Amino acid sequence: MAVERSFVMVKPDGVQRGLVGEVIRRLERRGLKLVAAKFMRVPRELAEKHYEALKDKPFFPGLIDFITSGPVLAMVWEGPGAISVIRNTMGATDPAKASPGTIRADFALDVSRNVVHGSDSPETAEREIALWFRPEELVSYDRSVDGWIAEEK
Ligand code: DAT
Ligand code: MG
Repeated sequence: MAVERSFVMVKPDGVQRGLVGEVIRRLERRGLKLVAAKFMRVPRELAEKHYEALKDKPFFPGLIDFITSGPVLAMVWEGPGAISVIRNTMGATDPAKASPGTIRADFALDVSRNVVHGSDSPETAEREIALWFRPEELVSYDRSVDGWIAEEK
């Protein structure tokens, strides 16, 4: 599996409900590596750019109101196959349809309050990371445990 980076966000509902540590804990224990993190209130313009592909959806105005309604934890996580691994760890967009054991199934009920965001493809990940972080905010480093998490090639 190629090493990938994914943009992950604990949304305002996750922050308000005290789930920041829970989300980080699940990704950390999986073996993924934290590369960047920023706790912030999302400017409306950034929210609209982030969700640009959904601008014609009926739920778009509500989605932007929600994402800008309180602070979020924006992050970048790295690891082999990180993009799909994180999507699978999060579960389906609609928590009611998410598999048991996923973050969304374990902590959410409603599609508009689904706790976390994760990039859905390598192209989206590249776009989202560039949108939320400056290059110098991404921290590259080795962990001595890396060889116990994935075979080094
Ligand atoms: P995901 O967040 O799983 O990538 P998406 O990109 O299709 O899902 O949609 C982005 C967010 O928009 C999603 O996390 C919650 C919201 N959303 C999606 N479908 C919705 C719907 N039918 N009603 C309300 N909000 C919705
Ligand atoms: Mg998406």
